[in-house]
Amino acid sequence: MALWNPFRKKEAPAPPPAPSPAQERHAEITSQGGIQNDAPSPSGDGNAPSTPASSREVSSETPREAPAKVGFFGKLKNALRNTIQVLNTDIRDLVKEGRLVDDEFLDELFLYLVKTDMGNRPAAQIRDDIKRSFRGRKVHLDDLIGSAKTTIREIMRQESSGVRMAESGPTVIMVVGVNGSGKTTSIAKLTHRFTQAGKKVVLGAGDTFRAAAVEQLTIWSERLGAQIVTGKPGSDPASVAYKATEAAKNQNADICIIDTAGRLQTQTNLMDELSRVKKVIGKVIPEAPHEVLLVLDATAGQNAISQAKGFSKAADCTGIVLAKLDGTAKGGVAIPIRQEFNLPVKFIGLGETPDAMAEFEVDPYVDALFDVDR
Ligand SMILES: Nc1nc2c(ncn2[C@@H]2O[C@H](COP(=O)(O)OP(=O)(O)OP(=O)(O)O)[C@@H](O)[C@H]2O)c(=O)[nH]1
Ligand SMILES: [Mg+2]
Repeated sequence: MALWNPFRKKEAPAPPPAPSPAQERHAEITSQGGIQNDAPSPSGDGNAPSTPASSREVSSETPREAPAKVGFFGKLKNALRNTIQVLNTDIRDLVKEGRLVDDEFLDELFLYLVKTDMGNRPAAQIRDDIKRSFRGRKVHLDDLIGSAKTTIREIMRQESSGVRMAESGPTVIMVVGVNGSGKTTSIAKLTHRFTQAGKKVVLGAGDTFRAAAVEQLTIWSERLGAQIVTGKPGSDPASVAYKATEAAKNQNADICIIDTAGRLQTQTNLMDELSRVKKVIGKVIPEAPHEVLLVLDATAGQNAISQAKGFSKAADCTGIVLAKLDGTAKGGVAIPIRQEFNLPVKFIGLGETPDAMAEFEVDPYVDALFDVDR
């Protein structure tokens, strides 16, 4: 298996503005002014929307100058601004002009850290490291932040990010998670990245449970230039996954992404369904799925963790997509997620548009999180 990371390439340019899926759900598919689709029309009716300016055409005209890493840090800081604000006000005030490290200070520090939703264990680790290094002495903001960053980096260190690619043939990615966590939007974002990199993508509309789900993914596929395989409402998701994988294989596609309906890990029958989906994919391509990505909703904070506990294991997940990291004051939640799940955080969602996703990297994340005003 090779690691391929679309984000290491020259950063993809912003796509044409896309309506949010919420708006799209109310829209007629055929009335969408989407991107020219060079894949066959999913419905086969020749009605795939087209606009003069495809995302690829825009891309060649508007390359971004900034290196990917700088762009990533800026986006990350913007996304984490509510979390940074907590640290910016509370922690800064706490150590204004230096503060003696005593029990009272350590208790206060712990409470403020927990407010970022980093969880009790990481907050306690930061507190204990500060205690060990500065007990009985004055600590200043820079000391505090330096120590906290070291602690968090240690906790979050991970081997890999990016998508694990098949050595030959299509790479199959299954996307799972609880209801509304951001699965379908994350699929749109992945599709955007892959098509921008010139990859041929086939989507499998494996959420046959919710009528609007197929429509939502179909609109994205048309907009992003991917092919889609759908089934009838209520049909077996495993059969859709099978057909989508088969289509990807027969058509020499690079990527096949399978959407699934939201579910709770406590719904045993639905979790069994995921195993069946996985199994049939493997019947078409023995090593597939190459990735099973668990999408977690960052705005749920600690709940995202309890909701998804067991899920990762039951569905044999290979990585996490942390969606909706933008706009939450709970951006610290990536820390316990790394600690609790023992799965790499592969991507983060930073907004609703297809370009609002980035590969997760520990160092810029930690730097952005603690980038408080001095
Ligand atoms: N701000 C923000 N919103 C997001 C992000 N990802 C998804 N959303 C929004 O979250 C809502 C739910 O997203 P979906 O992708 O439909 O979630 P889902 O997991 O597929 O939902 P179900 O299929 O119903 O289980 C939508 O309104 C998305 O636009 C993100 O990274 N940031
Ligand atoms: Mg969905």
